[in-house]
Amino acid sequence: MERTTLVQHIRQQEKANPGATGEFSGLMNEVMVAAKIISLQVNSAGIGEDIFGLTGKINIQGEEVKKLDEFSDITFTKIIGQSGTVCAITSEEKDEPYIIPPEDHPGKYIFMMDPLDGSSNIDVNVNIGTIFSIYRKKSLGTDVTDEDILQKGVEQIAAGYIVYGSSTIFVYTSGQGVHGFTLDPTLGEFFLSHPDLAIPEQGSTYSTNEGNWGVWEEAQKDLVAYLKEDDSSTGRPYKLRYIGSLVADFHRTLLKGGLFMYPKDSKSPKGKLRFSFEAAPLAFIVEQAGGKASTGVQRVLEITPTGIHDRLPLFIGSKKDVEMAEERLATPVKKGSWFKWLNS
Ligand code: P6P
Repeated sequence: MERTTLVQHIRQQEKANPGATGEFSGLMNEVMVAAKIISLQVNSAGIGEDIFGLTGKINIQGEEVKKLDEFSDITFTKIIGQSGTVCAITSEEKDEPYIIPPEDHPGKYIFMMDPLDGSSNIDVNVNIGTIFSIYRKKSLGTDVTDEDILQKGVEQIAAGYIVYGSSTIFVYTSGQGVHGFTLDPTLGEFFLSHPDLAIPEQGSTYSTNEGNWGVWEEAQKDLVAYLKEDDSSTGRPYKLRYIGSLVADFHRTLLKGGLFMYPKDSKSPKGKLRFSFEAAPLAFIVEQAGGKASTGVQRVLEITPTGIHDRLPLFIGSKKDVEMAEERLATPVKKGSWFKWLNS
């Protein structure tokens, strides 16, 4: 059986792009090396040294930084930063962008990442992951400016994620479809396992933290109550699946279809998830797979962030499910109309 490696696939995509210099391929290969190191660490976390623990630090998001979070951020920063392919790295774990110093031969790309998303699940052995996005430097000259760091989602050159779970899976797009690769730990190679991923046009699951019901807006409550109603002609009720680790919830949604939602609420009036490190890369991937990604009112990829830590509401998944969500969120809801569900 012919087994395409991730390295070969990246090279094939490079050859399909006549203007390619090989710099992008070089960057993607370094991402793969860092992913293998994190996979090794995640799968041996807690064995030997106490790496499950907390670092005692708090990041810019006000979240406790777990050791694997910090290890992942440092690992990707060192490997990507010394690859000679990027001029800046931004990260959910970094207050400010890391600008590559001249001695490390800055390149033409900007690398953005959530180095280890879902880290609150590390010590309960739930899947966690890395999410990344690659943009091209836009501003002239060698200085990195906001024009480079705060780009519209559609400007992404590539995006991907790695799920560290029962197996380690690397999923990416460079605008030529979405492709998944599974790590063979004995050979230390990623092999093509999910070619040309396409998300079902409609799913049968919804994924959201219903523990936030009390702080949701009425329209959000109505939307979720609608999904629970018994109406086989529209495939309802949907099943609820929520892991609380975005990469895991997204990967299931990409493969099986459905609707992932992290809406804004009175606790998080702009939403919880970040544009640069979570929503924009996953939006690029889901659109390349035939799905949709929205804030509930706007296409995610049409957004230009005002800050690298901008947050936003996120509705992402099957095209028909995201469109249904947008329609119901736009329909004025009689206060408490969802109440009928509670009494049904
Ligand atoms: P909640 C994990 O902390 C994370 O950033 C995402 O991975 C996940 O989707 C979300 O937050 C979970 O948030 O409020 O449901 O715990």
